[in-house]
Amino acid sequence: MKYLDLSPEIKDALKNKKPVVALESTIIAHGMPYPQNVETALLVEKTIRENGAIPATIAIINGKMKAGLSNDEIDFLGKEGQNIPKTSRRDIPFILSKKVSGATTVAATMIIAKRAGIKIFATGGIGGVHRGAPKNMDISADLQELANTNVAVVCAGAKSILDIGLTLEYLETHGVPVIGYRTNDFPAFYTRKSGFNVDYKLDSPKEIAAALKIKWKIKLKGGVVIANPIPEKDEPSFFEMKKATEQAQREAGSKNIKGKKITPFLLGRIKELTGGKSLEANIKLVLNNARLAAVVAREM
Ligand code: PSU
Ligand code: MN
Repeated sequence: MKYLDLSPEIKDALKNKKPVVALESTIIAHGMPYPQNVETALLVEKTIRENGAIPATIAIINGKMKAGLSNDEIDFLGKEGQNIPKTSRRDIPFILSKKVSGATTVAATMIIAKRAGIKIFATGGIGGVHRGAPKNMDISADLQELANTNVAVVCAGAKSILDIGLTLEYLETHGVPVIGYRTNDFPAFYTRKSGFNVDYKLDSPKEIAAALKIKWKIKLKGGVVIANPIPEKDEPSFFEMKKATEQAQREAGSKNIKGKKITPFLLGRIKELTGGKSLEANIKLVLNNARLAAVVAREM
């Protein structure tokens, strides 16, 4: 396909049925500051290799949907940061036709992973139903993609900047299963608990892989959320995160920040308000997700 570009390593891995894990790039360009974003992206790739799988970082580079970025391409996305357009499903054709580069969200990364033939994807947190959504209708396109595209996303749940209850209701309506890895609690990104439960607690990557294979074998279209809580030793104080999140949200409201800008704004502000603790937790949870995704990909 003219618009799809797989690196030689990813092409070879997929041809020879080696385990591959997809990674997104909005987290690099918009989710973390430079240089931690690039350091983390490279460390995530290394972690996936150490756990026996091959990392495929995904983005749009010069008008092509690319799976398997070079270190220079990762560095470019990280350095340019907010100058790189945040690219979700609706944006893809325009970024391609302008022949520019785009940082892919969970939704856009799932689309490209599916086209490439990659089934397992690791990230930090998925987008969801925003607080106030019944009025402002801010519901991430990630959820629709999970409803439709056969890729499993390993994440640390959804951030408490979202309405987690409504996010889970939305996923249920669209038939997207939510698995808890060794937990009954749906995690809230920085913290291990959200006050909501997952649908199925599974205790081994093998059980997860078995359920995924059956889902797609019997042609139940759509993705799966594999919720993997941040390790206890890396979990920051719940109250500190809650306080920072609430303040960041008030500021977003008074500054009238909306749409695709809201998630990056909140992430950046929460980092400032917690003196960098949220960023440290973010890095730890992404690495934890990379490990699990690699092992699940191997079991597949
Ligand atoms: N959640 C995070 N970090 C992120 C994102 C979500 O903890 O960087 C990014 C992901 O790329 C996700 C996107 O797909 O934000 C969702 O944005 P929106 O709500 O505008 O769809
Ligand atoms: Mn949104």
